[in-house]
Order: sequence, then structure tokens, then C-alpha cells
Amino acid sequence: MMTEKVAALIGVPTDVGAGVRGASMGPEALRVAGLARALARQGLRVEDTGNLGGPFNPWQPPLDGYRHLPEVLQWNRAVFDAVTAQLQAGRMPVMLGGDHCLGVGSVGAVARHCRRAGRPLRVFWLDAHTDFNTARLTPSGNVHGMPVACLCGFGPDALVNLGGAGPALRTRDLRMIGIRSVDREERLFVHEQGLDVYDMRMIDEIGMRAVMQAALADLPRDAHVHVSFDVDFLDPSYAPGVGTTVQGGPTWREAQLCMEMLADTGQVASLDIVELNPALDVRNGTAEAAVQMVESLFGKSTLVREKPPTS
Ligand code: 6HN
Ligand code: MN
Ligand code: MN
Ligand code: MN
Repeated sequence: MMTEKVAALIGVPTDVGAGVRGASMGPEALRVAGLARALARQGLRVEDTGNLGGPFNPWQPPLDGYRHLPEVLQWNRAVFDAVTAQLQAGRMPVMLGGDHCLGVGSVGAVARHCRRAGRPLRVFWLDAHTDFNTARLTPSGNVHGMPVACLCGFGPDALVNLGGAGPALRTRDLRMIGIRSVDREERLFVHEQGLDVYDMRMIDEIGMRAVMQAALADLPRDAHVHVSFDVDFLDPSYAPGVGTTVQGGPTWREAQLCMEMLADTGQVASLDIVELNPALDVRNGTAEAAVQMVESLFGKSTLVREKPPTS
């Protein structure tokens, strides 16, 4: 008998890592936009575990290169524990952010879980940004620009070692799609560390299909696929409700294809939806766009297909 897959929604209402207030309202906006129903339509059983709690946003300037580090840490500890608990219960964690600093706890938990199980991990970072800043490189001090660096071992000890000693991720376990904004100093570090970045230039030149084929080419059959979906991945023309819009993102169809090709792997096992900012949205349209993308990520397609149309 096939056991039903359970998606566990974990709301994390905070914007302590962001430079603009409002992502703390993201979880509720995603619920209102029908996230649970969309997942259920794709055959998942959905359990909404409610929201995690944590400190308010103190709205202070950076201290030693970080804004709100104690608060960021406290939220990420809660995320790490909640995601770990769901993985251990055999459920698929779906984290509703909140800003992207929460990726440290979420991806960190997934990485430790995979390591314990001896299962390979592949993280797809869908974002306009590489989020690879450090205290020394950051132009803002906002920790939502640093989660990838922290996960790879470059950051404050407390965040790097959140779930145990040593970095959670190896750079080779990461694929970044949709990138179009990397800070000056951050860029050198991205190259130095050899991140696998599929930027908009590449999407322009070879198309989303070839980009995703390349990004998925060496995916082990038994790998756990984690998708960290920063809503600013989407083009602001149809997804204005984020704090850090960058023009020139994937079109609706390109973004859809990216999600569909991830769905085709059948291996998506955990997800973050982050950076949605309802204070900047128009009639919850960005939340609805994100929900539609997530539905594609879990297999929504127009026709019933045994395999991709052109494979
Ligand atoms: N995000 N690179 C900029 C910074 O302040 O470090 C923007 C980061 C945006 C982060 O959207 O998750
Ligand atoms: Mn497992
Ligand atoms: Mn971003
Ligand atoms: Mn991000």
C-alpha cells in the first residue's frame, strides 16, 4: 500500500533578517492564497502546524556586520527544531517564511537529517540573489543576504554550527537558479567558492529548459531535493510583493517550467517559501503567484503525462 505523503506547514512570522518590514506577514498571506488547498489538489495530505514563536523585530542598525543576530539565531533554532521534528516523523516540511535568514535553520535541519540517513542532498536555491554575504562583505548587515554562506561554513559560529559542529552544506550540493543581483564583494566570493550559479544571462541564452537539464544532470536517484524558493526569484511584473525586487526575472512560463522540471524528478522532499511581503503586495497577487508555482512544483500539469513532452 502506498502511504499518503503528508506536507507539514510551518509558519515562521518574522522579518528580523530583512531590510524592509513585512515578511513577517508572509505565512498568513500564503494560507489566505490557498496554499493548503493547492497542495491537497496534488495528492498531498496537508497538516498546518501553525506558526512558530520568537522575538519581535527590534529594528536596530547592524552590530559587527550583522543586524539582529541574537533574534535571527533564536528564530533559526526554532525552525531547526520544528523542521527536524517533521522530518523525523516522516513528513515533508514546508516552511512558510518569513525572510530568507530562516534558510539556515530549515536547510540546516534537512542537511543533518540526510547526513544521518546517509542520503545525498541537493538544494535548489531559487532566488534573484545568491545570499552569500558575510559580515565582512555585506553592504547591509541583513542576515537574509547571508544564509547560503552560513550553511557552507562562512558566518557566525552560532549560525554555522546551529545543528552540530561544522558546515551543513557543501557548495557542490547547491544549484542556484534565477540569479540577477550579486553584491560587488559577494561576487568574488561566489566565484572563489565555485557556487553552481545559473543566472539570468544563462537563462536568456540557452533557455530555462536547458538550464534545468544542466542543473539536474547529475542528480542522484536517491537524493533528497530541497527547494528554497525566495519569491523574489519571480519577475516583479507579476510578483511585486517582496522587499528586494530585481527587474528581469524569469517570466511566468519560465518559472513554471523550472517548477515542473523539479516536479518531474519526483524527489522534492522539503520546501521553503520565503520573502513574501504582503505589505508590498497588490491584492495578495504575489502570494497567489507563489502558490501556483508551488502547485506546479508538486506536479500540477495541463495534460496527463507519463514523461516530459520532449524527453
Ligand atoms: N534575500 N545582497 C543584498 C544584501 O543585503 O545582502 C540583498 C539580499 C536579499 C536577500 O532576498 O533573501
Ligand atoms: Mn527521512
Ligand atoms: Mn532574494
Ligand atoms: Mn534569498
